Amino acid sequence: MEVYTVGSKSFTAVAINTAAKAGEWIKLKLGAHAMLDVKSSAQDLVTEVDRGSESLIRNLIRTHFPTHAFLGEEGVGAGANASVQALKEVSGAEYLWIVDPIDGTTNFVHGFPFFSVSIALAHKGEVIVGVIYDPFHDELFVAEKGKGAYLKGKRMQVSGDAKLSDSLIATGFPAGTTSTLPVNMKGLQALAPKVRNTRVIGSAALHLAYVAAGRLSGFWEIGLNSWDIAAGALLVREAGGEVTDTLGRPYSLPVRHVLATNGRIHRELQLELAAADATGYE
Ligand code: 2AM
Ligand code: CA
Repeated sequence: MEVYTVGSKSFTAVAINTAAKAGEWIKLKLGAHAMLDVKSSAQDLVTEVDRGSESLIRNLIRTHFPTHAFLGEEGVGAGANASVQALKEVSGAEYLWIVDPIDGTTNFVHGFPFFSVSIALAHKGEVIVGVIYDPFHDELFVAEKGKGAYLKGKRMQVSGDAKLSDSLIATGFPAGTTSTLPVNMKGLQALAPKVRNTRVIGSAALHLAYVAAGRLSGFWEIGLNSWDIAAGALLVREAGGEVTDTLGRPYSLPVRHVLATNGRIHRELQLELAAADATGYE
């Protein structure tokens, strides 16, 4: 039987509409979520809103592109191994949607207004569309490979800071990170005196969007998953920035220890992380 496909709509239009719809729904649930579960530890939270947002997104994408593969945070078990395995299983797909239904779940649960929906589309392993929507501030960040990155119709450009000492840098502490905490602290300890200041707002996707928008000069975080990074990595690149792993190797979907900057401070920041033994690699 032939699969029925709704009339042709661009990948980017579907990503935008889907992120906007999921974001609006999430915002309605702010302060009103009912159930709270823990995933891998007491810090690793998942709400019915995470699950609801993911199934809304999955259904909408399936309606438009029923043959495309889908990788979403809530469809994967807890822990790094499960995430690595889940990405491997779909890595042969021609088109793969990579979705974080709420990035910044802990913020969402506490009513700290920095969380987002992150939707990326990869073609043969390369991200070609990236959309991050922050429903609280009604900011929709969009990038298409080769066509630039946009916020509210305006092209985004990374910051012009040329030195770490002029830079505002962000990092993150993933939930349940007893193992990565010492590494995070080493990185922060080494960098704090060298940069203008540091920020930790609790959503990797928004940190990346802010690097693209020139609000942050750079961001690094270790122990992330593909769905935290994929859309944001394209935003940063299309805004003229650079994205690698913390060792300076080019970004690809399996990267978990990420470094994203305006490009100008990339090498300096990477060398500092390496010197501090804070890359997350053994
Ligand atoms: P989440 O809110 O979707 O879980 C905060 O440092 C960032 O790390 C957030 O983007 C958060 O995404 C992510 N994160 C939280 N817990 C994590 C975990 N156990 N493993 C990997 N990333 C995590
Ligand atoms: Ca996430």
